[in-house]
Amino acid sequence: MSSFALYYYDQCPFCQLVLRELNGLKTQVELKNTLMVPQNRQELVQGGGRTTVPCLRITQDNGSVEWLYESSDIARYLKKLG
Ligand SMILES: N[C@@H](CCC(=O)N[C@@H](CS)C(=O)NCC(=O)O)C(=O)O
Repeated sequence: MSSFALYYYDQCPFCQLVLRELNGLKTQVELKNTLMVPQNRQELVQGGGRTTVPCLRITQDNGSVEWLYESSDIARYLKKLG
């Protein structure tokens, strides 16, 4: 099973757009606030390469990891997941 984590913070309007997409989604997405939890921000920089939110970390069942930036791309991806 693939797993998903969304790096975000509440004051970011692009994050709000993506958070709205999570409503009604069957897939479970772990929420990682990067303002409240410095470790989350560190993970994001180390893994994704930059601090920009939102970012969706996609871990495939074979262990490969993708860091998807851009709210519109993330929203589209989540819609497809269902
Ligand atoms: N085009 C991006 C814009 C994202 C963006 O500007 N995020 C801001 C917060 S609202 C941010 O993370 N800025 C700090 C940074 O880039 O390190 C999107 O639609 O996701």
